[in-house]
Amino acid sequence: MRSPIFPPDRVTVMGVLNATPDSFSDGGRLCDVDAFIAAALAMQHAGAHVIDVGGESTRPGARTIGASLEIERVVPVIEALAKAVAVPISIDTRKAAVARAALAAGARLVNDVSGGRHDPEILAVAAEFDAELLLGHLRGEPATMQEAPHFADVIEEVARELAECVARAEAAGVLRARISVDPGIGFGKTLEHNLALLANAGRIGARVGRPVLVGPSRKSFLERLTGDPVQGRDAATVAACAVAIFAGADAIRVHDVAMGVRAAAVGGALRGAARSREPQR
Ligand code: PMM
Repeated sequence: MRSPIFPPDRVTVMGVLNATPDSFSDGGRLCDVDAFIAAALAMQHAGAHVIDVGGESTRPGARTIGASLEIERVVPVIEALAKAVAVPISIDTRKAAVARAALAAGARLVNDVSGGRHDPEILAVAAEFDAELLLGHLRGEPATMQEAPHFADVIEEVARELAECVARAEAAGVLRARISVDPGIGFGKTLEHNLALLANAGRIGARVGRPVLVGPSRKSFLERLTGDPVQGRDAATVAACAVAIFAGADAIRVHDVAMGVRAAAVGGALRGAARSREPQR
C-alpha cells in the first residue's frame, strides 16, 4: 500500500507553519488564525503537498512546554486549516496528547522529531487514528542535543536507530505503509553529520525501507557554510534541498515553499537523469 502523503512518484514538499512565539525562523509574526489561514493558502498556492503545524519550538536549547499550552496553540489553527485548505495538515509534536487533539481536529500526519521516543504513547495514537507518521532521528532532548554529539558512522547509526523506531511504531499498530522517516538535520548533529546525512539521504531510505524527508530549512549549519543570518538562508536552503533530493531524499520540509518547489523540480529531474544512465541489472 502506498503512502498518500509521500507517494514514490513525486518529491513531496512540506511547508512549515509554526504556531510558536519563540520559533527561531518565523516566530511571533503569525499571531491569529486568519493570518495562519492566509499563510497556509499561500503555501498551497505555491505548491505545498502538506502543511506542518507546530506549537513547541525544538530549536537547540529550547525548553519543553506543557501539552495543554501546545494544544491551545495548535488546535484552533488546525481546525481552521482543515476546513480552509485542500492539502493535508501535519502536526509537529512529540506528545501523545497533542497528537490526539490535533488528529481529532483534522490533522492527518503526525511529525514526531523524537521518532516516538519522547512519549511512546504517540505511536498508539497514530495507530488509533490510522494517521501517517513521520519519525525523526533525535538522541536525547532538544535542550541538550547539541552537547557533543558523537557518531562512529553517522549514516549507519541514524539508519539503524530509525529502523528501530519504525519497528516500534509497527509493533504499536501503525501500518508500515503509513510510516516515513527523517534523519533529523540539526537535531544533535555537527556540521559534518548534517552534510553526510543530506548527501546520503537515499542510502538511509534504502536501509530503512521507508520514504525519507529532510529538513535543512534555515538551520544554523547553513550559516557555517555561507555566513547568512536566519532570514537570509533560503538560497542556501534550496541548494541543500536540491542536493539531498539528488541524493535520494523523497521529501523536504521548508519555510519558503515556492523555493522548495524549485529545489524539488530541479533536484528531482537531475536524479531522474542520473538514474536513467545507471547500468540496467
Ligand atoms: N525541524 C524543526 C522542527 N520540526 N520536523 C521534521 N520532520 N524535520 C525537521 O528537520 C524539523 C521538524 C526545526 O524547527 P523549525 O520548525 O523552525 O524549522
